[in-house]
Amino acid sequence: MKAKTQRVTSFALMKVARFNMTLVMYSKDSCPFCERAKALLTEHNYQYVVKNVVNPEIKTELLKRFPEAKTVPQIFFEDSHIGGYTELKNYLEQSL
Ligand SMILES: N[C@@H](CCC(=O)N[C@@H](CS)C(=O)NCC(=O)O)C(=O)O
Repeated sequence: MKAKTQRVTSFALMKVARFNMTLVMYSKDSCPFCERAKALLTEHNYQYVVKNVVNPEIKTELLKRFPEAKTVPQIFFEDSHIGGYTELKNYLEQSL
């Protein structure tokens, strides 16, 4: 519960400062959920950097940050793991 609260708080802060903060999205080609997440972030005016897990170094980086990762996208705001598309959508809706 604590982790969730921290994530929501971070996300709310991110919303306030959306114009000068950048998210990181671990993604891969031909990924409908990644495309949906990108569209959602663009719609809400968030900047993001895409890291493609087809690169083994990027995949290792993701698994270090979030060993449970089984799917992409995986989205981070600084040290906070937001989650995939579904979690991103939920947090954006909660913090409206
Ligand atoms: N619930 C996840 C679903 C993500 C998902 O299923 N992503 C697909 C790609 S679009 C995936 O990574 N599947 C496993 C794989 O390709 O190895 C979310 O909302 O992000």
